[in-house]
Amino acid sequence: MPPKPLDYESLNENVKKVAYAVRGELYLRASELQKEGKKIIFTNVGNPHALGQKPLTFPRQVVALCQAPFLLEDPNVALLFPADAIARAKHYLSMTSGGLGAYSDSRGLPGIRNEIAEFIKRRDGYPSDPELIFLTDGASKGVMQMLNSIIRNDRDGILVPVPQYPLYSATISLYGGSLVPYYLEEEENWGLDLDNVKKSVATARANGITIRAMVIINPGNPTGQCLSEANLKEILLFCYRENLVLLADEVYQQNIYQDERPFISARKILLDMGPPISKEVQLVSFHTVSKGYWGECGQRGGYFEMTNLSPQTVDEIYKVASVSLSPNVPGQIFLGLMVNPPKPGDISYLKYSAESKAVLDSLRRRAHIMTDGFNSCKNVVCNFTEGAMYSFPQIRLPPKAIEAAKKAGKAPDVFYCLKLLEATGISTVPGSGFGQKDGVFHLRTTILPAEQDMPAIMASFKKFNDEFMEQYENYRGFSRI
Ligand code: DCS
Repeated sequence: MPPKPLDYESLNENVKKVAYAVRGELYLRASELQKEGKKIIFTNVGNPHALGQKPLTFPRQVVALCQAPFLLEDPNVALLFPADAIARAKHYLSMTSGGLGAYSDSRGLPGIRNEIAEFIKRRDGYPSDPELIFLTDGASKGVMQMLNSIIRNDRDGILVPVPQYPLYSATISLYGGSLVPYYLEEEENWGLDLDNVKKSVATARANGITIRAMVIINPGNPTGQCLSEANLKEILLFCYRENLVLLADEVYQQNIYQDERPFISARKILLDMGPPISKEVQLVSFHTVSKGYWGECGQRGGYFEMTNLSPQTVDEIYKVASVSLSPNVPGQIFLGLMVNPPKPGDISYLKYSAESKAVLDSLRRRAHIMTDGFNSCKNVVCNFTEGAMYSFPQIRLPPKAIEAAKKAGKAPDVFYCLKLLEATGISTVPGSGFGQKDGVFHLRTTILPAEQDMPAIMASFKKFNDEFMEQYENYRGFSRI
């Protein structure tokens, strides 16, 4: 009997090639241990609410009313909900025909696309066209759709920062393209050095690859760096000269923990540069409700904005979006609320801004606690988390630990992370899932555990790490004698 179409042997090879470490071996082992009753601290995913972050009140009030419109008819509604939440729920319901239970336009509700365009205009100082903004189920779906439109065959290359968030490597495998890595400089706080990009392009071209796009993640995941204005300018100039579309993943734009390099969008820099560059470089920018101080990962709200794409291309992208009918409508409302939050003078303003500030201030403190904690450990060095939600310390493994890992049939960083998990319950992601230079090892953890739990988590990490290092260094000492 030949294999059946969905038997493993006959699956699409691209599906089998996909690797996604954020929910990989470590996560599976952690889930098993949890079932056995061990307390696990899931720092493998940037999923703030799962680690105790409370939702902001105003957006949940508005969406609650949109989900249960009969409450708007209830005489007690004004006792339970502030007037601005009631008004906003009516505003969103008036944009839909049939409320949250109806499909919307495949690009999203026009009224919400207008709110996003207004937000972009306030942020960048340049008008934005709502016709070029498409809502998606989280930013992931938008990234996948754009990569699908760009990749034609396995000779098409996409420049991706390494270390990178594996959405990119996984999607490029799925659509059968070629990932062309450019290395970020760990010694320069994970800075983007354009010379590295140029070298990668030259090597890829020598191997017959056509470079089609460049991805930037700003602020970076897993590396946490924020790109400077000068850096963004040279990247855009490079894309112009090399005829590349720039995919700007800006999902962490609210998550900034230093004051030297505030977030600046790639689009603002592009438009600042003026013609011909501002009229020529194709740019797609991504944003989400999953990150920032919202952290509404489960709502699956995202959007992308296209700059300098031709109307025919936009039509094709619309057509493909139509195949999945509609992005989820509650997620769209969260996006509308994120880009158009309560304003000074609104009833809910003070509460909303106090709640957002509390989350951001705490994240900033946690970024420091984590980085300092890692840097106090034996054989661990860690750049400061300038932005985003992660720490990416380098773990300098003694040769004997690397040998022990080989004997156990594991990559050295996987070996270390598994031991860490078994000893402490801290579930991280080995650096190999994001890409790292040969012979250099890392792990990624989020900075999201509750602030009051952080000192104990870092103490438990340090105890494990320092004993681990001691064990394998002494072991080497022994064999020398
Ligand atoms: N882009 C980057 C850089 C991300 O880190 C993520 C999610 C996304 C896009 C997609 O987010 P949404 O689809 O939810 O909008 N980050 C994952 C991570 O590394 N941990 O948690 C999720």
